[in-house]
Amino acid sequence: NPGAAPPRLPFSRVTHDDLAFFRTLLPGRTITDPDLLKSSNVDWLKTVEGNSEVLLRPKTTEEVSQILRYCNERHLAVCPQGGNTGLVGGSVPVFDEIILSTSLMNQVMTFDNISGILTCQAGCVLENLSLYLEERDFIMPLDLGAKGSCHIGGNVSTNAGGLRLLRYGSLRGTVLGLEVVLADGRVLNCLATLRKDNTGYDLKQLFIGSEGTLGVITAVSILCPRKPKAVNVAFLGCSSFQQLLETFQCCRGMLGEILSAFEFLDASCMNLLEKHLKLTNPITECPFYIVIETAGSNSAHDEEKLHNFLEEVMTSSLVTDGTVATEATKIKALWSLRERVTEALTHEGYTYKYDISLPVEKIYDLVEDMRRHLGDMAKNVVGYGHVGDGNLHLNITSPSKDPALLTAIEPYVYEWTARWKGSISAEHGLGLKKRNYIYYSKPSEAVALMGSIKAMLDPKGILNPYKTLPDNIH
Ligand code: FAD
Ligand code: 2HG
Ligand code: ZN
Repeated sequence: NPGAAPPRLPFSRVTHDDLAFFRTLLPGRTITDPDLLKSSNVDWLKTVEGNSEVLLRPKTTEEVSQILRYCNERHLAVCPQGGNTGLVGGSVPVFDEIILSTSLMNQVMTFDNISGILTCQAGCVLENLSLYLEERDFIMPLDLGAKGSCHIGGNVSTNAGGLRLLRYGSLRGTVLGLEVVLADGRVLNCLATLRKDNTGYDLKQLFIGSEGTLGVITAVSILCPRKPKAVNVAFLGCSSFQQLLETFQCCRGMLGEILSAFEFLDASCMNLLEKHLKLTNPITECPFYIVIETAGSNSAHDEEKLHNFLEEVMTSSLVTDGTVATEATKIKALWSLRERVTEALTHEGYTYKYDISLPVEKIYDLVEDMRRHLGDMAKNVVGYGHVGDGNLHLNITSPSKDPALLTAIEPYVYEWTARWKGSISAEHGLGLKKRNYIYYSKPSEAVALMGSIKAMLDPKGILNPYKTLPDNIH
């Protein structure tokens, strides 16, 4: 199984002298109690578990720098960890790598309320940043279901997409600067707060989405939009995916600049939300559900546009039923139906997760084809995701881990994706689980170049080994 752990590489093992060094550097913040380490050794999905004996909790960039300088000299492997919500096994050690957590690096450094540029430490929890900004009439340009736990440094390291990408674009555009500690402890201060800066190579892009394999992000500056004055959410039902796509087209045309999200889930997802989380379907049962959000500056204008759009899709029978929320608690309740699908799935047993980019008109064909292909081998085959971004979350469940089911899914799902020139990891990264499938989406020349960059920035390979790069590259 190409997603399984490779053999341990010949890194040093942590000694008493190493612990003494860490305890002097980080008094009270060098954790070795196995009970306290347990939750940092296992991922959110509880599918990957490492065996680290040391968790370090630095507060400053200087401390991160000293840790990495020491580990590099001693040839000790390090696994950077943020909120540990990653879904590809990248955030936990595979063996005994030292866990370097950003959880105490949680300070906002500056916020400019004219430009909307926020600069903060990497361990700030996304939801805390959102609350901080909302008090100042701004919002974060990204939002995800894991907001209560994930860190901004983790978001940048995975180049997380999420629910607002359709409107505000990817972190590759909104992140203006990064401070990064390199494997040998050098601090790279590229913490610019400029919208425009064409002075040579844009080095920060190397660290966005590199999953802790090239450096440890210690601070982020990010461009934040103004808080919209009016937000509306519509939850709609469609009887076919074709109608859902036509609704999307109509929506783009009629809502234009106020559209801020277009998300979907299928009826199987709704069943799981009802069964495990006791959420209620607010509309009549149907095969597909859409969450549309508008965000604008004038509620009367936005409501009129939304009303005209809803009238159009209802009278043309593209949409079978729907409900609209303008009030915060109802908006939150409707969003839960989309945001909590991942959580609902965890109650079904083991979940095989695929995060695929495809031409948008193809995304549900993969789900239907998978259902046919797997027959009754799988308990559930569900599809949901970010229609507006052409990103499908295909999730396949079984009562427990099932190697025969896995063999039926992989490489079939990746071959299918490659045939349509899609991406086998649209937004979650490669981590441990997907690293060896990179060739389905990248030419070998590109992967080899990634290997050269890794070798240049981290010649001893101490940063997040076994992750992101395929096994033939380390
Ligand atoms: P972690 O899980 O701790 O780490 C992720 C990776 O980044 C690891 O490889 C780790 O080594 C590295 N890393 C972490 N911090 C640093 C750092 N400071 N420097 C260098 N490397 C670092 N993802 C999406 O893209 N869109 C979604 O909509 C979305 N929704 C989610 C919903 C739920 C319920 C859950 C559980 C996850 C979801 N995710 C989503 C996946 C996950 O939340 C994101 O990948 C998130 O950005 C990870 O942040 P984290 O702080 O938890 O990082
Ligand atoms: C989402 O969009 C997340 O809800 C998680 O990216 C997707 O669990 C998944 O497959
Ligand atoms: Zn997603």
